[in-house]
Amino acid sequence: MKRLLKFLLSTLFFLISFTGLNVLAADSVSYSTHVENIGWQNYFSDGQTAGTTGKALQIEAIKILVNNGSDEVEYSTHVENIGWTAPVKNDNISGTTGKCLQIEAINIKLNGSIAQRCDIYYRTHVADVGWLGWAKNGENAGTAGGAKQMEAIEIVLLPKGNMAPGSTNNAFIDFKNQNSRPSQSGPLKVVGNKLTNQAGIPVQLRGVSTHGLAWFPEYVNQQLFYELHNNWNANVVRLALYTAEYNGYCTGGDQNALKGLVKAGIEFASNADMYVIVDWHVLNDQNPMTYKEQAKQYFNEISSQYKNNSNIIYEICNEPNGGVDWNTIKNYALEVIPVIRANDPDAVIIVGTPTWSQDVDQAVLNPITEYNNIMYAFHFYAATHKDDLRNKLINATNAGLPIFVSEFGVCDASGNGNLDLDSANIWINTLNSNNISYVCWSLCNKPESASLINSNCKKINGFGTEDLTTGGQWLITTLSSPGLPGSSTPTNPVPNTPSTQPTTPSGNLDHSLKLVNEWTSGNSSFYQYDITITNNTSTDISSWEKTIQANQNIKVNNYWNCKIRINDNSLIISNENYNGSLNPGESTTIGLILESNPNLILN
Ligand code: IDC
Repeated sequence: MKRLLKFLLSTLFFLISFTGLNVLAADSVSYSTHVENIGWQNYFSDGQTAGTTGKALQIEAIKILVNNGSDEVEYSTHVENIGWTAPVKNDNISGTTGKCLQIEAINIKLNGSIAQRCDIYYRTHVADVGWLGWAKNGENAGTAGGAKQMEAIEIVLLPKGNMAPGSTNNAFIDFKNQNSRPSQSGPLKVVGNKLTNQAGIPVQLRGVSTHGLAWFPEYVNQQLFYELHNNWNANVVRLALYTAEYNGYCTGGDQNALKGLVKAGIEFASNADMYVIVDWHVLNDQNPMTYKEQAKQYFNEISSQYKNNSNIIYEICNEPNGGVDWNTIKNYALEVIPVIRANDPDAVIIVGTPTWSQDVDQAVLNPITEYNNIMYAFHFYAATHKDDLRNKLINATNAGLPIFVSEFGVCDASGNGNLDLDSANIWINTLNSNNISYVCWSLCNKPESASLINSNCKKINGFGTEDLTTGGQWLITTLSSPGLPGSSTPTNPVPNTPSTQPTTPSGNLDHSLKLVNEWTSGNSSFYQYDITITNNTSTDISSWEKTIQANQNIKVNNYWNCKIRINDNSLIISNENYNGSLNPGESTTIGLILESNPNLILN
């Protein structure tokens, strides 16, 4: 009897899994890598990471297959000392084994019917650089000419035309031929009160400021700058060179070392296709006239060396204060601007304004008309500055003054105190809707509220959510959200509405969330949700995609009945091929377990 039951059960199980495979299977890609010192790893699939990170181990060979070999995939690798190898297909080995040769780049494409319904996306993790952007359908991913080993790879199939799983910038870097980079940080100009590209289309720069370079030189590193661009969605980084404080450039600091950091920062930002602000960080010296001669020498050197870079913005005095009036600042500017202009006739130059770069109203009354491409600095700290200062900004913008928020903080003006994220969000909305660029203070782990990195985190790159402060996490969310509507975003375009989204008005494909379980393990909290998707439109749909927002970064621990992509705090859920069609009024429920910091909220 027992045996019979066992037999029946196993038959039933076989039938379920067999039919399940036939009915439930979605398009799927699996891949295995041959790793230095490890050999062939197990197969990973659909976006999982194959290879290793943080271990400095090279991938030497790879095998890829799609739908267990029933569809065709073709791939070629670029191998050290060999170059591009002949393409192979369906689980054949590309690369070498036993020769200790690293793979540096790869391209992968689909053939046949699957190429009609899917895009194949892939991204690589490269030594010294970290994760690059996503390439697709035969584009190259990885590096060339830099002798950099590929250490990990992720591959995923998406319905044709869907948006990429993440940033597509810098999927492939050719170190020998930097000019082959698509120039996303091309020359800018100022038109009326707006920063624009050469075609006159408004551009919005959004990014991060270093802390003082003399305090925190370690955060000027190539991998971090790639990360800022690829993972944080920043398209600008500001290099803050203090003039007076703590071994300041004009008060005993090692000028060559400091200039070296600035130049390295310019190179790293350029490699990562970001704009870079060269900031002369006047603060305790109050009056920019104090070190005017040093400023002229400094800007002369930098602008002559980088006159051909189109991605440099000069900020000639961070925050005049101590009662220094606009006339004084303007006179200073009229001496420094021509020094830069002599080398670089078009670069955008940001001029500080009185009272820690708040009194833009004074510049409105007497702007610099002698030169074009001039902008005016406006700085705020969200926990200190509210409507009054915001009105000053709005009035100056409306009066036609081109304003650049070259520094803001989400804490109070001391760089400490509580964060005020509600206030920060109001500010960001104002900036976005007025085409104003902004840069957040500051990229360091100093134990103060303004810092974006946790003080106990000693890394200098490779930051995960857990390494960032609340302010740091807020910043990534903010930079990853749409900025200025209708502007040309020079880097990291905001994800488009996926093509599979029904064309019915949004809101008609409804979802409801039910937290069914919650537990903690170690430092992580786990949240299990049932998410019910309901077709509340009047038409049949054959596929669906829903974006759900979380209040913090999340990791997917497990999921079922759906496909999942993550874009920072956005969770993009789409149907499997068996639950895509929903008649009007019909629902389907999917399951999901998320790992996050405590207090996760989805909506
Ligand atoms: C602060 C730093 C702090 C440092 C101090 C030096 O956060 O660690 O000790 O400078 O004076 C600004 C300035 C910026 C300030 C920041 C916070 O541009 O240099 O950084 N702030 O006080 N303007 C308003 C606020």
